[in-house]
Amino acid sequence: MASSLEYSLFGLENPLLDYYIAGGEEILAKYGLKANDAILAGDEHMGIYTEACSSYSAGGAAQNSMRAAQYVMPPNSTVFTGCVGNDKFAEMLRESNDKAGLRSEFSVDPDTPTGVCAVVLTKNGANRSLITNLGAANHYKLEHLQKPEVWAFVEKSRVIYVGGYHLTVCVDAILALAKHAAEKNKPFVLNLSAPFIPQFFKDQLDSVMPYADVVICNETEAAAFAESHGVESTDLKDIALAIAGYSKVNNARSRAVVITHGAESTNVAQDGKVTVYTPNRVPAEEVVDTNGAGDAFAGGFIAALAKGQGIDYAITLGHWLGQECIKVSGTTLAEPKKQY
Ligand code: 26A
Repeated sequence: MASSLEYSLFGLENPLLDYYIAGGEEILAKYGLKANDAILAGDEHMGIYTEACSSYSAGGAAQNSMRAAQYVMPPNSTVFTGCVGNDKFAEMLRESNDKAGLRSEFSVDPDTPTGVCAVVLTKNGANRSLITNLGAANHYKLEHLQKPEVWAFVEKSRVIYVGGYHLTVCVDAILALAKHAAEKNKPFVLNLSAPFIPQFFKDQLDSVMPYADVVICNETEAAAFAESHGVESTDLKDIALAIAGYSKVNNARSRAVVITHGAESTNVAQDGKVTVYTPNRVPAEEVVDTNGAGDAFAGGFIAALAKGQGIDYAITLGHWLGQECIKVSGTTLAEPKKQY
């Protein structure tokens, strides 16, 4: 019998293959990179994709979140879209999504290679610098989302999740999902993804914000949002309240703003008040690689919403998946599955 959660979670963003580069500090210096950042590659960074690669793994922030969500959901609960090329990297992404149980509904641009993200780890995995060459991911189009066989999954979904990184790609597709969510009173969850999104894609972000029922970000993204939106305070609670207070289309749902802060407490603003949730600390000797921790958190959060759970449970499940993610290498989670 099909589970009632079948394809209850729909996700959109950039399907990327992560390309782990050995060489840490030296590589950061060579390409003028910050130790903890996420950027789009400029011409000056292109050489990084020819540096020695220590391993590949499926990436793309929201794609990681969707795999993490599927980890704690019944089979066939999740579906993800974005654009890939017609190449080996696309096959690798499909395989890894299949293995995780995440359904891929990709559009294919045969003329452009699948997007890649160079990951440079330093400080034993405590810091990660991400340099993305979007490739085919940059060519996602509204027309693909609107194909009847793809839109059927949108209709079926209970929760819609969009990674803010996609604001650099196809705002029309994001808005189509956002408007559907508002019309059908489904939660529309938006992740701010990286400081450069509120900084340099402010107009695109502001066009989608009124539809956001849940905004997820970390402390650096919250600070960048505050700075670009004239929020005077640097206090995360004040910023969370400010974001929660922006105008909203679907007034049947009050906005929740979730600001994570690594191993520190998560602040959640909703209905004019802030609740603080403190995650369990993973002992330093168990931390392998923090890349993807925020994605796993978001995955747990949206899975809980799709299951009809409230914010308290969603945060707890998110914290748990974030902790499990940093104990293993890459953005995948331990197999055989651990139970929450
Ligand atoms: C548009 N950009 C810059 C990006 C990304 C991205 N995912 C989508 N779009 N830059 C980095 N990532 C992904 O973030 C994950 C870690 O949180 C990486 O692929 C990595 O898996």
